[in-house]
Amino acid sequence: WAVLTDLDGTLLDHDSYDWHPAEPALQRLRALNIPVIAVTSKTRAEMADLRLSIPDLALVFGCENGGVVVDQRSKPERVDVLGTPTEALVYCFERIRAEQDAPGLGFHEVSDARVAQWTGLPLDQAAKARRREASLPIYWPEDAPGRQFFIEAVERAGLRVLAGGRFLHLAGSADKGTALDRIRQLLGDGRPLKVMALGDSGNDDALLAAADWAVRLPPKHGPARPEPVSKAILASQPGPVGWNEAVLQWLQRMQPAQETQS
Ligand code: 2M8
Ligand code: MG
Ligand code: MG
Repeated sequence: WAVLTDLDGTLLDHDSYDWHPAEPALQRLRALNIPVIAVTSKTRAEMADLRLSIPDLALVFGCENGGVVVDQRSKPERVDVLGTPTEALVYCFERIRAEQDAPGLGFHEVSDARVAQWTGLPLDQAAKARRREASLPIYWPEDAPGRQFFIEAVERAGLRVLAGGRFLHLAGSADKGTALDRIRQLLGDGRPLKVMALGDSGNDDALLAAADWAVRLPPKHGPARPEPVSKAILASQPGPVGWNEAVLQWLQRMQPAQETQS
């Protein structure tokens, strides 16, 4: 088994980005040699820092909603760009926005300070969040009209809008389900790799749907999305607190013998 997890709003708290409430479950996974693989909308540049602060994250991970998969087990690291390049996404976004006079703002056209303000990230992290390779987060002002109209135009152009915790993310055909497939190839070693997946937003749906065991974290603010995601279980609490509980419960269920021995 491997645990494939979203970060923001899932392993990390939506506002403070703290992951420490998940330490007991991370410790158990470490003891059982079950890798914890990030599959996130964050960039490669952000992940380099996060892997230092969360040492349990594996050397293989998916970035930019599955647009980029990185394997750092070998030197030089292997970087697979599975998604549509950001420049192409920017081009398409600007064309549709001009046609519709839409209110969205892309990460490519605002300052690091503005991204820091939107996300609550420190300035240096916000700068790293702006270094996109195969995705484009778009800030859409709350309650601004035309969101559905915009999404439909994007789909007519052959692209997709994936919903993150705060932003709309413009993407091509790659998503977190594509990343899961690639990670299975990289880690499976010829044997089928079973996946336990955790996520909180629309951009995680493809990951949860492709997993063997899936947990959806409720949002920290606002109501839970009503539509179920295939067989995903809804955790009782958001973020790392819910993550910790859901993983410990899953381990208990999967490995009752080992759990009682320890
Ligand atoms: C963005 O991603 C989150 C993921 O759910 C969102 O849409 O709210 C990304 O730009 C990511 O790079 C960044 O670290 C994160 C910070 O909240 O926001
Ligand atoms: Mg999330
Ligand atoms: Mg995410």
